[in-house]
Amino acid sequence: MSVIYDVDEAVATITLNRPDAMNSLTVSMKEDLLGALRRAAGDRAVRAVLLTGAGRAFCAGQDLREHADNLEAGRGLAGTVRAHYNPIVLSVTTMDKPVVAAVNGVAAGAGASLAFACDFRILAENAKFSMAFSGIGLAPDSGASWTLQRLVGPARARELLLLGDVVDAARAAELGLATRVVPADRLAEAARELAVRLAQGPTVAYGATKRALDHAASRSLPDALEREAELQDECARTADHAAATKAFLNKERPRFEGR
Ligand code: T3D
Repeated sequence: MSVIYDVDEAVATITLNRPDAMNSLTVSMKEDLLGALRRAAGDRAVRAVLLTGAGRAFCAGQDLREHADNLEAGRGLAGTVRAHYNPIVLSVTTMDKPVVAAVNGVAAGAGASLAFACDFRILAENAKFSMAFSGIGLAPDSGASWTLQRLVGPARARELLLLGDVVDAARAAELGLATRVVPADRLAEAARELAVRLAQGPTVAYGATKRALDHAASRSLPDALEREAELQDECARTADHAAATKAFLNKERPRFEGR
């Protein structure tokens, strides 16, 4: 199985599983990944998603052997990027539940873009990002032109994407690309701890927060305020909000059920 899907404690763990090829992405793996993301998005019992890689890499981006075959056959890239990478990234960003990337090793090209699309990135000390696109004469895809400048600012994003230098975990933390950096042998535990915490949180409010941020990113303040009002109304109708308000007034800890 090129992608492993497992649910425990309301966390869906999606593991990219082609370790011999650094979890680089073939068409069938991209289809499996998209299927797993859609399954997690649609399952009400899943309240957070954890994305990681098997072996020593998170994901080395497009499988370049398959890519070379496509070039040789004269197949253009727009179709495959639209058919695979775009829906994968949109599935992560528009999912109404938080997505945590446990970056266990190198994340290159579309693999780095995939990590940037997630809501959180917990990095092992030996993890690194490689904006490998320019190194093979390509421009960014999988949303890196959009996500990276929002994460590190336009000047840094330009530098990283044009120069393609490798960013180690310590530098990633300085740049704001890492939520946290932990020793490699603590990564699984630290990322899972965060995912479980999120899975026990106000799922509807988390989804609304993601939608509010995405909406506000390209809108005026009056538009953002209007969208916030709509989303706040949606959250106010949830059982979680009613129970948490009551818990606050009773000086109790809230328990969120995700509805
Ligand atoms: O077609 C489209 O849809 C276009 C879309 C493009 C999106 C993209 O993602 S473009 C960017 C593609 N990715 C890259 O350019 C990264 C290429 N890989 C590397 O730069 C390095 O391998 C790494 C920095 C990821 C790791 O370096 P290192 O020294 O730790 O390992 P290595 O020895 O280079 O690789 C280990 C094995 O993984 C090796 O296989 P082998 O020789 O042991 O049989 C290597 O060929 C394989 N591997 C690594 N990356 C890829 C790969 N195989 C296929 N595709 C890869 N991307």
